[in-house]
Amino acid sequence: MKLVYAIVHDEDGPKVMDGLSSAGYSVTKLCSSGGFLRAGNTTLLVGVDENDVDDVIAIIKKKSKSRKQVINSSMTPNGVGGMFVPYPVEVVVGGATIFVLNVERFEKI
Ligand code: 2BA
Repeated sequence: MKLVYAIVHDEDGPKVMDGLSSAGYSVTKLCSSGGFLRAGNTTLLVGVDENDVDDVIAIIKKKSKSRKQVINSSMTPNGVGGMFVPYPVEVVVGGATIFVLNVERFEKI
């Protein structure tokens, strides 16, 4: 058994969950935040048979899209008196960040 761990944009979360549930997969949603943007995102856990991993990833890929996001960074000093000046930084987020982990043991009690 494998555990598919997918981090998707909050806006894509419901669509991805619908797609996975419709295909018969059990999904758990965790509310998470990215360490870089410090913005909310959605982490989905899907426990599946090894043979279903590619299908799960295909559904996630189909239902999540990448986006450009602009943040105001205040990390760069302007060199005058140690002041920090905010400047916009554009990053491409997603579609999805996916990890596939081996499950040593799975039980439902
Ligand atoms: P965040 O950490 O908020 O990152 C959002 C986006 O910012 C990333 O998109 C990437 O384009 C950019 N980014 C992240 N760290 C950066 C850095 N040190 N310098 C410059 N740009 C940086 P994605 O790569 O699509 O990642 C989306 C979210 O997936 C991340 O949100 C994080 O929550 C998660 N994630 C991505 N890679 C991960 C990893 N290796 N381990 C754990 N979580 C990860």
